[in-house]
Amino acid sequence: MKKIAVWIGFLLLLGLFAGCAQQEEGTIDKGDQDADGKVEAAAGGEIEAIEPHQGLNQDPVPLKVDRVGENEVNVEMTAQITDIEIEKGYFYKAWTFNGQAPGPVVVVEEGDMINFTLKNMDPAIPHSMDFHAVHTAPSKNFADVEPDETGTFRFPATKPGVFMYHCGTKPILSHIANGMHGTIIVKPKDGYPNDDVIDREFIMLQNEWYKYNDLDDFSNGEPSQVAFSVKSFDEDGRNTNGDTFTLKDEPLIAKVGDRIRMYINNVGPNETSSFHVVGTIFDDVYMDGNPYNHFKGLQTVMLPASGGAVVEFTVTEAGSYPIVTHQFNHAQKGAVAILKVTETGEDDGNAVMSH
Ligand SMILES: [Cu+2]
Repeated sequence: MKKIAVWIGFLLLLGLFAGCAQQEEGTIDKGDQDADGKVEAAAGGEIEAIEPHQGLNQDPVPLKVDRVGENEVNVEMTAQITDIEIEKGYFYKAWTFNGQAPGPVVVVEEGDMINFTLKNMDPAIPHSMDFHAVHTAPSKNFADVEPDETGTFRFPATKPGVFMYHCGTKPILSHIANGMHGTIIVKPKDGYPNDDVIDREFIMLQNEWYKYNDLDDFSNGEPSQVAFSVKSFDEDGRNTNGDTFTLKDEPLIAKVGDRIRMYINNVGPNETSSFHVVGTIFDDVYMDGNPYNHFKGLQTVMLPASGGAVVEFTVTEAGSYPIVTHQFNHAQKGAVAILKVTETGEDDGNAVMSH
């Protein structure tokens, strides 16, 4: 018995050392911090922005969505260069849609025609838009918009679901990995079966980050951060960027007994998400968000790169429920959020359990 205890102690110690070593390796060169705590690129270092983007940090531009007909909606977005704090104190000069990475969530209805406008505020690089929610000829409608120009395209959204969008300009991997990704939700015209009993809805995205604008690292490396973000249906709601800390420091909040729906999307660019909420089981799951793809009683939902789902579950007890990708190497790199469940549905200020 004593021998076993010693062995367990030894193994735990070994695990601890391995954990420390991993932490060390995961540390990245963040350059020098200035007085504001903002990170300046290290001279000649790998996070120095490309020349036309140096010193450029464009303020986020709000997404514009206007319904102009019963089945017609105008969507206006920007391509822009904006600093995103992906880890505390580390700012990535992201290529973004509307100054968010992932970009803002676009919500339309099944059967809508989308009149889409992309204003490219990037002074140096063309960008474009590839919505997975539409049927169109990519060569015609996913075309590049040159710097300081505006492009307009029309797409029909004929299938309901939770879809990825991303920049489709070559090299596509560089544009997605630098931050040009997001989610478009096409609401089913007849809704989901449980619409009447859902108490709270969240939109959660997973993405990963690599060395700044390094196509070789994007192609062959491992992510340096894997991140969750939340997005809102409302313009004034909570929209966070893909980072490693916000959703731990400021958890999602729910009330005991709430039936919760999450629209989830893995915007990659490369990795799979094994989406799991610790302490619960998904009662109902609609793969890719299509009501036809209905599953019941799933523990973990696998989202391929670009894949989405709607998951529904009930929180039965007060406490903190970590939301993770069950690929724990990625949880270790940041992909953990906390859902805090309280008796009142308000934040009670109590400490949460991390993971
Ligand atoms: Cu782009």
